Amino acid sequence: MTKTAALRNILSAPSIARIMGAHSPLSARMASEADFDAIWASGLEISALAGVPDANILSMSQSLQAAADIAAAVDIPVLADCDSGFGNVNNVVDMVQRYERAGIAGVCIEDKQYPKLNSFVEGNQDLAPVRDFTAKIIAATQVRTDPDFVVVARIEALIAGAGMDEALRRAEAYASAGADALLIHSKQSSPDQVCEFRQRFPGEIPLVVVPTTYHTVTAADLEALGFGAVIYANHALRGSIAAMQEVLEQIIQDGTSHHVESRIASLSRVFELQGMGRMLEQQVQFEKLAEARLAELELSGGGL
Ligand code: SPV
Ligand code: MG
Repeated sequence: MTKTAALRNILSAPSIARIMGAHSPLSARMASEADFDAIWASGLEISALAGVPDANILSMSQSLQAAADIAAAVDIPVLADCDSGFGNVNNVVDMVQRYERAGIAGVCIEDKQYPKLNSFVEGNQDLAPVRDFTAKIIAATQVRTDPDFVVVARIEALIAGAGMDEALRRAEAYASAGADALLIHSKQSSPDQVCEFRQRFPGEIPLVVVPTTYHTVTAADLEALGFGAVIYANHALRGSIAAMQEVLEQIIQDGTSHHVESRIASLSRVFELQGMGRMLEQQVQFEKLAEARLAELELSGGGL
């Protein structure tokens, strides 16, 4: 099955899709190993890895390269966070063509203005006009060449403080424009807002949620409520920052790395994640094939 079809299937399956945010091929590989169903190539994580704010400071090409590197490292599908589409409808056309060619299974675009600001930052969270964003969804679904390539429309009305009615109005427009799924984002500390949205927006289109602030909710709760996917958008990044900070502080404090040795990943674990064993095996295999070929040449009198 193609990765695009795999992503499409997990979004619409009866069981909820568990999608893990990644900032690198390494973190994506660990998420795959941990049995997540798909990867979210997170704009926040990828920007943080580059040491810049999540505010369209990275270009489309930089974001694409990061997502493509992630996709190449795992067998599970990658849903790429494409912010507000890196510009207007023309940028979305170009973006979809490039992301599709790069082996990404789907893109998610949000209905904020370009340049966007991370949803949890106080500041400009202004929404794009419904007409402009609907045009982006229509364009994205029309220019894809693989009909399974997934287009997720992300609604930021609740983030922008525009209210539930506005979120529902936008959901209806984006669903009718052909979006394959809707991501309803909320920054409340309880899931009440997204639950109300779920109840008031019935229908078949899969709904995706990002419970960063309402983190007491479980995937099982969300599945029972009828959501199609849950994205843990930044936890691998935050986990690695906390772990790195602890280790670095301890080494400078102790003047030795001795006390962190038992808590950090072994070098053999690093080699395993890099695919070192596989690489060495393939080298032996190709060298053996070469030796066999050369031996055949000797036998047939065509020796070198
Ligand atoms: C991201 O992971 O970049 C997201 C989710 O878009 S959020 O940070 O909640 O905006
Ligand atoms: Mg983002």
